[in-house]
Amino acid sequence: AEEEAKLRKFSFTRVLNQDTKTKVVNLLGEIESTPAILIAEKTAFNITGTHLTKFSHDLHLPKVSLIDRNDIYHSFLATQNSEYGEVRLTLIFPATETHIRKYTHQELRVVVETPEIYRELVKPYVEEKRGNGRLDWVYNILEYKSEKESVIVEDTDDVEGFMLLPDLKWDRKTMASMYTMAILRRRDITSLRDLKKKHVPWLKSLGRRIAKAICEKYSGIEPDQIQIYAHYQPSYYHFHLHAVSVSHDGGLGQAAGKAFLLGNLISWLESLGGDEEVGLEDVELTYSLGGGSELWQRVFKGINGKGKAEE
Ligand code: M7G
Repeated sequence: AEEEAKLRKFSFTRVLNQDTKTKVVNLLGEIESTPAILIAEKTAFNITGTHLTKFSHDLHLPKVSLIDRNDIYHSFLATQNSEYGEVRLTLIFPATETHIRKYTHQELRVVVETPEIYRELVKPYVEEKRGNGRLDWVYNILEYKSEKESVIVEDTDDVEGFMLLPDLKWDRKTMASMYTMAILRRRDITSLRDLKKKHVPWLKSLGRRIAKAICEKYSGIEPDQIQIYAHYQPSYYHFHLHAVSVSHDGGLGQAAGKAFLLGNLISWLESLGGDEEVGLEDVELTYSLGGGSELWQRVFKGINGKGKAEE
C-alpha cells in the first residue's frame, strides 16, 4: 500500500530518544528529503526467557501491516523476525519542528503555574498551538474522516458528546497495555484548565460511561482496572481523557506531574468555593515540563531562573 511504501523509504538520521524500560525508540529520518519521525515500540514478548534484546537500529521488516492512519500519523505492526516478536511502529510524516522537540530526550523541570501565569503567558501560547493544522487528526476523528471503524463508543450530543477510541500508541490487542482515549465533541475546552464546577455531573457520567464501554468491548478487564486521566500540559489542546489499563507502564505519561486523575479533578472542582463558574483556571498547578519544550523556553525558564538569582 501507499503507506507501506512511504515507511520503506524512511532513511535514518539520528536517535531522538530511547527508553530501555518501555522499549520505545524515537528515530528521526527523512522520506524524500522531508523530515519524518519513526517511533518503534516492542510489543509484549510472545516467548519467555532468554531473548530480552533491545530493539536494534537495523530495521529489517519482512512483513508490515497498517493498523490505521490519520492525517500525518501512521501506525503499523511489523514482524522484525520471529525471535524478537513484533514491533509496533508509528510514522509521523511530514514531521514538524514541534514533533521533533516532543520526541527528543529532554531533562524535566518542575514548574508552578499560578492562575496569573496561566492567564497572561500560558493561555496565549495554548491559543497559538491550536492552529496550524495541529488538531487536524482530532477533527478527522470527530468528522468521521479517519479511524471511523475504530470507534468504541460515541455520544453525538453537541455539548456533552464524546468519542472513545484506541490511542495511536496501543497495538489494540495487548490488554495489559490497553490505551484508549475519549475526545470531546465540543471544541471550546482546550485543557483541564477550562473545567468548571458546573461540569462536575457531566464529568462523573463521562468517567462511568468510558469504563463501561471499555469493559463491554474487551473481555478480561474490569472497571477498577482502568485509570482515567488528563495530561497537563497535553500535546494537543482539544480536551481528551486517557483511559488506560492500570497495569500499563506508561512512563512519563502516567507520572505524577503529568497525569491528573479524573476522579481527583472532579473532587477538586467540587471542593472549590464560589459559584458554578469557578474552575481549574483559578487554581495553582504544579507539574513537570520538558526542558526542550517551547513552553519551558518561552515562559518558565525565565521564571524558574529568577527565583535562583534572588537567593
Ligand atoms: P496528549 O496528552 O495531548 O499528549 O495526548 P501526549 O502525546 O504527550 O500524551 C494525545 C494522545 O493522542 C496521545 O496518547 C497520542 O498517542 C494520541 N494520538 C495522537 N495522534 C496524532 C493520534 C491519532 O491520530 N489517532 C489516535 N487514535 N490517537 C492519537
